[in-house]
Amino acid sequence: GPVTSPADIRSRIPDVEIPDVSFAEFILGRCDEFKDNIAVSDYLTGRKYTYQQIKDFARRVASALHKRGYKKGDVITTSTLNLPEFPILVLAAASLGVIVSPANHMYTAAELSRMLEHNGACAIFTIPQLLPLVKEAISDPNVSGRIKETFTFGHEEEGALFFHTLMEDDGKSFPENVDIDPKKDVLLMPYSSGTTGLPKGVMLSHHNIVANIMQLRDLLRVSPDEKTIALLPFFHIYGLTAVQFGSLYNGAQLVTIPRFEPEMFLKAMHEEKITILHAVPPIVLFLAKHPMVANFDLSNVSYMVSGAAPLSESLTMECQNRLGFPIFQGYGLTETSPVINIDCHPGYPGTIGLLVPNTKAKLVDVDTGEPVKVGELGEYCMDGPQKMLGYLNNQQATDEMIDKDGWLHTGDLGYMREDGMVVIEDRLKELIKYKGYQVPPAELEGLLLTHPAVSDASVIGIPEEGVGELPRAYVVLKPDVTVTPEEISKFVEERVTPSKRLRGGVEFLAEIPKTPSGKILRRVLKAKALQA
Ligand code: AYL
Repeated sequence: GPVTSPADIRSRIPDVEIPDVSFAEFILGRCDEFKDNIAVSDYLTGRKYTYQQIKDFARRVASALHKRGYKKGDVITTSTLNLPEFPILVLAAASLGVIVSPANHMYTAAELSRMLEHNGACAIFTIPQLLPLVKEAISDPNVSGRIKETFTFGHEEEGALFFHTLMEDDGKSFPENVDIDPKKDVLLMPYSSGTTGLPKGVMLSHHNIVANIMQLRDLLRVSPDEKTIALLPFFHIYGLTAVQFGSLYNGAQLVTIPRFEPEMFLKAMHEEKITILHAVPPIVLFLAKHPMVANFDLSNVSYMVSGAAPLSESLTMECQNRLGFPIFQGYGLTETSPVINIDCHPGYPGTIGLLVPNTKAKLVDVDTGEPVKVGELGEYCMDGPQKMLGYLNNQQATDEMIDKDGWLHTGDLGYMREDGMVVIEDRLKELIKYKGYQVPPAELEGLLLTHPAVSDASVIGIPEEGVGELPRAYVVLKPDVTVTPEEISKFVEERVTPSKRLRGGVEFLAEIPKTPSGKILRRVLKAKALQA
């Protein structure tokens, strides 16, 4: 029977076979099977590609990029809304061994330059409306020498190459002999702050991504007659792999919408007769409560998945009862490609559900590292083929997350119920999540310290119904300065992506509580915030 000790959590599902192939082989092989089925279509423009076309264009783009000198190990960055050409680019890059490191398209120019400086990208793929911002980002002296080429999707724009011309390549230079080791070579490099500090490049191998798609296959049962909506951004691991390639591997039709706008989203769901919806808790909340939802037909939906942040049992029930389709809760991290657990219907609402196959987990005491007992809080740890290779150029952060025995420490606190199911209750790590987006406190603290009036700062998350947490700053001012909390907020707002704004407010303090070694005592600040 299933093992239900917090010391040794195993999957109740038998292991699955994970093919030892490169990602391009894994997906392009399926394109031959699903041939003339629509692989991806764009809701607003109607632009679409069949599976055969996806493969053909991926090979043409790979051929064109190969001719332009792109080679195994090179890094490219994307900064774009969701588009049907996105999977073509990823598959072309995968064929060449080129690493895709996607950026949040809402980044400011400074945020984008920092990422490009860090990930070492040699090209960027964007859309015309973002080109001015991208140009500003790559004019940064620490970046400008390295970005060789900028491409735009959509239409041709002065100052950039046009992605479409890559799709028109004759395909003759497609390199058939790129030597890819699926377990060692990096395919994707999204950014995540992990348990502490600034965002880091998460090195995910071909095998990591192939594994997670196989681990989910029998649980999510996506069939070729399904239609999946690509609502979540392709720059985040959830939209990038679970949604986009979970759909394409299984022969379903992926329908892209550029961004979440309530009415457009509902219209797309209705008109396209979407059957699979991947979302985050704020969208579950919207579907459970908003009057507008009643005006649209969502009866084709067979299930919805919510991931990236906790979804309460009450909200799960409320939404399921209103709309009549089941909601599955997924749990995982960018560092785990991303899914570790998933609660499929009828399931165990409020828990993270079943461990995916080929994966083991345990709950350990934060101080001693020893396994906890049923009902006791411990840090959730995992090991499995979806575990990242490590963080780019950061062995220390890698070693802090993956211990010498290979366990990845999630930074999440949970307990095991009597029935063996795990509930994630809190976060040990400093990460703040706003609407499922990562808000790394260290990044905001670093930014606050650049303000001329600020001598010290700490940022924590204040729990807020429906959105997760709101970032709040505690700020120590330099002597004899006059500045208002609103001015500090504004200063931050002008320099960060909207999800990182200080929506939880700014408070002035005489001193930031710290340990003798200088570590911020976030718990003390949290307790203070909850008292107030
Ligand atoms: P990142 N419940 C509670 N916390 C969660 C959950 C959940 N279901 N899912 C993610 N988190 C938190 O890298 C948790 O703190 O990846 C975790 O360490 O942006 C952190 O978010 C990781 O944040 C899917 C689809 C999981 C997507 C994902 C997650 C990707 C989020 C399962 O089916």
